[in-house]
Amino acid sequence: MFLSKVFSLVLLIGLLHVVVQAEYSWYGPGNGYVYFVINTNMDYDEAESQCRIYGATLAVQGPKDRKTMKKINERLPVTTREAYWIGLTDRVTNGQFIWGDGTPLTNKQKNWRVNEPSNYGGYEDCVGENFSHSLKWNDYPCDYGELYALCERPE
Ligand SMILES: [Ca+2]
Ligand SMILES: [Ca+2]
Repeated sequence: MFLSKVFSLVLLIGLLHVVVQAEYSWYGPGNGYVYFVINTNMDYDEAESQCRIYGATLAVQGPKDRKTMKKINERLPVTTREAYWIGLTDRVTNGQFIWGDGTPLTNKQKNWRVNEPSNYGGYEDCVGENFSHSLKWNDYPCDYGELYALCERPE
C-alpha cells in the first residue's frame, strides 16, 4: 500500500514535470517551431549536442527572421541578456555561412554586428547572437566555451 502510494507520487511528479516543461520551457512564436534556451556556458559542438538531447537543433528558422526573434526576445528574456549559439557556421568554406538546415545565409537574413563577421585570428567559424547585448551576430571560434544555446524544434 505504502509503496503504491510512493509510486503514484513519483508518477505524478513525473507527469507534472513533463507538463511544466511543455508549458513553460518551450516557447512557440507562431512560426511552426518552439524555442528553449539552455543557460549554461558551452562551445558550439556542446551546444549542438545539448539541444539534441531535447530532440532539437541549434535555432535556424528563428534567427532567419527578425520579427520572430523579437517575439522570442520578449518571451525568453535571457536572449536579451546573454549571448547564445545559433545554427550557423562557415566551417566548410570560410566566408560562406551555411545554416544548420543546409541552406546558405542570404543577404536578407543577415544580422551581423558592425565589423562582423571578422574571422578574427583566421578561425572564427561559428555564430552567436546578442554579441555585447546588441541582439546581433558575431562569429566566434567554435571552441569558445562561453555561450548559451538557443534550441529549436518543430512544434
Ligand atoms: Ca570564418
Ligand atoms: Ca568575430
